[in-house]
Amino acid sequence: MNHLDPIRHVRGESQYLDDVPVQHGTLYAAVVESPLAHGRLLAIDATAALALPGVVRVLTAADIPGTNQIGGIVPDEPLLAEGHVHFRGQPVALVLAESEHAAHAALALVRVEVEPLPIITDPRVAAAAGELLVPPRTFQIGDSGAAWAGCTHVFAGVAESGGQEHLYIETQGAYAFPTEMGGVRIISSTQGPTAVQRHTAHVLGLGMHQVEVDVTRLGGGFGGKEDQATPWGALAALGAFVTRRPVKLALDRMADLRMTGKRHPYSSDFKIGLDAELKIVAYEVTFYQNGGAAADLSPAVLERTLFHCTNAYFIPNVTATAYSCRTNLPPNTAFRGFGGPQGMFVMESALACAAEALGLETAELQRRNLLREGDLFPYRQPAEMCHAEQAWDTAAAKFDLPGRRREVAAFNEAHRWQKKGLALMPICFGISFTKTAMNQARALVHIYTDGSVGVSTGAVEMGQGVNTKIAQVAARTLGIPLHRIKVESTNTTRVANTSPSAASATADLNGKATELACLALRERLLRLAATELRMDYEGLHIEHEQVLAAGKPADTNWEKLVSAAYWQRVSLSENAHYATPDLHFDATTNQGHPFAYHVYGTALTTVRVDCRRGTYVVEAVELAHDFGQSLHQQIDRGQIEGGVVQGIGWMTMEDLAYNTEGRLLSNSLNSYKIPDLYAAPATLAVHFLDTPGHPLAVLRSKAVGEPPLMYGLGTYFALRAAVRAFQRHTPLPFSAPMTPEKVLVSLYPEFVGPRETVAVAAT
Ligand code: LUZ
Ligand code: MOS
Repeated sequence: MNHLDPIRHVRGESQYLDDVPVQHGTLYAAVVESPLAHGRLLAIDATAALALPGVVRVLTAADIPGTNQIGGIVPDEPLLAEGHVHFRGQPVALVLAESEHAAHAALALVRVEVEPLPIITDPRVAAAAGELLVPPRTFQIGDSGAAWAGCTHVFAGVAESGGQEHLYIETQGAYAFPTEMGGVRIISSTQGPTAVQRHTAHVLGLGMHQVEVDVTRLGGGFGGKEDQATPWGALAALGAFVTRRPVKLALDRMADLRMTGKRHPYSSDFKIGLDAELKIVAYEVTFYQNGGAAADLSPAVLERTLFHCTNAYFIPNVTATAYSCRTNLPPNTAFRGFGGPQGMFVMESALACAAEALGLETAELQRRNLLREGDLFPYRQPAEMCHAEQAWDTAAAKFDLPGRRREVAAFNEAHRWQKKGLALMPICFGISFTKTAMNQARALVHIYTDGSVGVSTGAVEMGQGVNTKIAQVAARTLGIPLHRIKVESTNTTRVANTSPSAASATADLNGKATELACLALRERLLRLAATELRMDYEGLHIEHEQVLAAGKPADTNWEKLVSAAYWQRVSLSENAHYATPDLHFDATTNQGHPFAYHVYGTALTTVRVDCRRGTYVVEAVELAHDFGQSLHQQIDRGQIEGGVVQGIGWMTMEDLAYNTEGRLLSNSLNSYKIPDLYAAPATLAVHFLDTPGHPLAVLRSKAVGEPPLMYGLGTYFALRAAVRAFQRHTPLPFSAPMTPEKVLVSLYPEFVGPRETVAVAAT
């Protein structure tokens, strides 16, 4: 079957926020931004703006009827600045006007007076100044301090990874409508409808029952709308609440780039120790996370960095410490992988560092240290149903690793000005929200009297195909064809208290809830058939299962059963609750069983570098991935392709840059490059590993959203290998992204001075 949405997408029939028909009387909102990255907010003067025709109101913190606070984990973030400003682009005031044009024209006329204060943009500087968003965390297993003495080889170094802009095609926005009895209804482009509802209620001084949030679909999220859709929803709602008119707020691209947080840049120190057999004995790592001006999701991202700091390897002695550093940048936030990729980058850097020093292929160290069944992660959960070695060996066999190695060596032998590089990238990603309580979901399923079915869950469709998977679960469980099923918008009045669609867990959590609801309905209908229609209950059950096993929807007697149920006054609706069993984690000891399961895989990446120009192409990414029993191979392959390319972008060309004043330099798509078709690997081969799936995965189809992004790390290390095939005499720093400029500098280290000189020469 096909993904349900793409046909409507290409016909332009899918409704996004900006496609919602505009209601009469709508006001348009635009956000006044802080002009400085840090300072005392002395005055906001809107006199000139208000004189502009069409401008209706300019709202500031003083107009907020409830609490001026939208912090999620830590209450440290006002909706509108009050007293101080902490980053450039911080919302200071909201202009409401009769037209979008008037609202934007008014922005320049609002005078924001700020007395400057010192600006910090570097996480290590922030840590040294004691500027931490939350106390540091340490994950520890074994005794790394004592283990160094037993190591044959010890290496240490520094690794840096940059930020990443989400670049969802649909920018942030919301459309709010005043409702009867003083409430608001918000159409929001959010991954977290409940977060928008909760914070808006708080800001407006309302009960959550007075705030309804509805989401049809997003034009991409990638984590950028897990927490950071909230301000725009709350601001539009504030405007609607104060004026009693509908208010629409949609950021233009450059405002979105300036005002929203991104993937966290990290700067990290590592030390790794190996024994004579090249087994990793000990690993110590310290992460400095650039959190930005408020906590947002940074503490949770930091925690996932620690969870994934050993990637797919077993290490008996680990000490990993992480600092979440407060800087004067927009608060950084969730981004596909959620800190995991940053942790894995340091691990892979440590292995490459050791291998280069020992004169080995990094793959030798990687393969030797892969996780095996029962091995403990640093947080004490054992690796169960572990497919790390299977994934590696399958990828190596399927894509002829020895042959690829020979090809690369022969090519490099034959070419002076072109070099190829090859790297393997194993991944291991934990599936579940690391905050145990968030692993719950509900589904509300209605069967209508004509046999058609409406399904509501907390899952948000953002292009990842979750609605298709949920429809599949309902169709399979009820034994009816897909055309009978409609997946409804995500609405806080139908399904309440939802977790955001995030952590790769959306299809698992909401799919399991849908399965439970449908199982209850099926059971009720089959019992009815047996008693009221004198059909054979067991026989029906067996028939149902047989037809399902044959891969066909049963649909037999469906309409008859549904109709009979209605006339017998049997409920045709069900609301089911699912909570992932057996999860626990103690955040004081940093031990427990936080993940339902892990996803494994290995990618083989081949790149070719033009050693005169520093430019490169990714020739191939070939991978074996653990999907379990994939519910939908097309959708899952799509997630792999998108994840790989997004990961390559982060590691190669996406060069997010702020200056020391906290101003975003990469402030448009002229200066911030993301991968296009030409940057994607010429070959992207996906092998579906033969694995049984996990009982906690929906219909044994394992979570697929975030894990593939981390295959992109392979491209960084393949580029490094290619550069080293050209020059081995000067060691290279571990610093991503590996832009063509950086490759060029790495090829000719003797010709270039420090980075500053290069930058000047380039301009
Ligand atoms: N969001 C969250 C996430 O709140 N907790 C998580 O563990 C997580 N993991 C990945 C992506 N988003
Ligand atoms: Mo995400 S980073 O799963 O919103």
